[in-house]
Amino acid sequence: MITTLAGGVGAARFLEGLTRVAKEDISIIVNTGDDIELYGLHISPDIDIVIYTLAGRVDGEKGWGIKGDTFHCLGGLQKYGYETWFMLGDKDLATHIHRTILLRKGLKLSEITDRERIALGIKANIIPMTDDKVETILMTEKGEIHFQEYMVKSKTQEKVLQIKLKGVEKARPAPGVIDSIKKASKIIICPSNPIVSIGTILSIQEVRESLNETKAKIIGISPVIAGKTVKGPADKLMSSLGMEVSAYGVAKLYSDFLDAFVIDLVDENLKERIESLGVKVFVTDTIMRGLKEKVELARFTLEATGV
Ligand code: FO1
Repeated sequence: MITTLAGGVGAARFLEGLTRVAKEDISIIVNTGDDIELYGLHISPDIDIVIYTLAGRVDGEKGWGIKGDTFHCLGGLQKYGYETWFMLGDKDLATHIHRTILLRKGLKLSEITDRERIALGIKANIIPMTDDKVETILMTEKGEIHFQEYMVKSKTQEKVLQIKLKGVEKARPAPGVIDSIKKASKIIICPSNPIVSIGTILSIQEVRESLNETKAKIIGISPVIAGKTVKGPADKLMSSLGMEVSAYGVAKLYSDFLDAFVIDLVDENLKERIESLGVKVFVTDTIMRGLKEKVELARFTLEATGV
């Protein structure tokens, strides 16, 4: 089994390639720290991004939401005076209504996610990191805000002083998370935000411990290329927290368990420094412009885990 740790858009794009080239079963452990409740509905953006992408439903331009979706419901809510900064499409809302109904019936997020991926014909196993509530809260100069408010509402304008993962101390891995790590022959850390996506998954103590204990090769792909991220605020967050915004800075965050790291051609000069952390480095073109590049990056990563 190949087990992966995943956030949103970058991970989903990589997984689109991986599901096409991997011969083994795939298990995807997904961040839920970005989950938010809006209009009484439970929204799990990273789970939805991964599921919509693997089901071929995602809006490929944005990387989130459903292609061809409309926003009539949101328009209606705006007329009633609701805030509508989070763009929930009409088709997308069906997912959040379904999830919320099942949560109210007492089902766990992991059970609901499994039903969702089966309903959409996805073979890979998709597991939320936890069934417990974990909320990524950013402490800014203007006070505490939810990660989605920082990213979507204020468009990353606030200066972030600290990150708080509310509820993480008590959070237990969802059923299947630790088992997927223990049974994996290879583990891949997707090119996702190392602070608020992968970092959040790793903050669940048992997850990090089992990564340290496994004999499976663990390989990561850098989401930072030439000091910047392709999508999302990882670069801004790393810089605010005083970290080096580079593939080296990311590798350092994972160096206690990482065996190998895939970095972009433009960062080849960082190879030696990263290898000084005890991590073998592989260099390739990591920009996933289309399906061809996603498949090539997945194939390259799998071959690199052979070392
Ligand atoms: N990202 C945005 O930048 N703007 C949005 O309005 C937005 C809405 C949205 C709705 C459903 C969903 O599943 C994801 C959505 N995202 C939106 C993406 C999301 O905020 C982030 O990409 C992830 O949480 C980061 O991993």
